[in-house]
Amino acid sequence: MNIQRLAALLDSAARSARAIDQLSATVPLTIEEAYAVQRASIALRIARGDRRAGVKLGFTSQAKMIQMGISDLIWGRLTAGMRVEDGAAISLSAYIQPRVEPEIAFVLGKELAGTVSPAEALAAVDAIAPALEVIDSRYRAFRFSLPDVIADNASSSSFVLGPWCSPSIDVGNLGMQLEVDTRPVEIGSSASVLEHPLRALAAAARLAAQADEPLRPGDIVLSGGATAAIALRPGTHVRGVVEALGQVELIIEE
Ligand code: OOG
Ligand code: MG
Repeated sequence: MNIQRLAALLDSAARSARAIDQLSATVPLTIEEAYAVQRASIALRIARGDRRAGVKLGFTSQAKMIQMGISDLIWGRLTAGMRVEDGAAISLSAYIQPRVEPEIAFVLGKELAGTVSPAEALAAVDAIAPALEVIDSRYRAFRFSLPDVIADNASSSSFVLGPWCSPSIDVGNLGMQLEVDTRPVEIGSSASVLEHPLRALAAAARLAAQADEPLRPGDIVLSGGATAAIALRPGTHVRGVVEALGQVELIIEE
């Protein structure tokens, strides 16, 4: 098992926007080894000058678990280079097979590490925002095993944050909608994210601390898609709308 070689393979697939075969097709990977590959592939980005920005959770809703056929909670690392400004235009040429999903994002005002309750997690939150996550599996046909997707940094590719809102807004049961060209295509509720997105934040605090990368002030946490993800199409306008928080947009170039 060569962790560095697998990390470099995934890193170059992402950079060149070229799909690769699932690692598990040729290399049996444990969950621990898969996270080691993820860590090493993100280290390559950091070595090129990118910066750590926070953490994302995956498979926190039934909609996502059913769509991808995986029901284990996973996490990945976010970097500053993955962030796209609200309302910006992206070119599909930088991606392999991108999909978008609506999420709720947190930014922390305090450190948050270890086993914490949702209330303790909330006390560390500085602000909450509606978000879009663009996921892009580096594996052909967006098919993978659990270790594959963990090694591939939970398919993370880009994320967009809408307006920051007060943490006093209860995000436990807010309507969430994904629109393409103003038409609603996916509708859900923040309650579908582990019954409350603050539980996802608590999980992120525990998992990041276990990996010796505790959540710090300024870190962004994406709590996971509340609906199934949809494929991005050229020349469209994607919008995520979260009740009480507002909206977040992305333009897909022709
Ligand atoms: C894995 C990433 C899952 C989420 O929000 O559940 C994820 C995938 O679906 O390819 O980002
Ligand atoms: Mg996601």
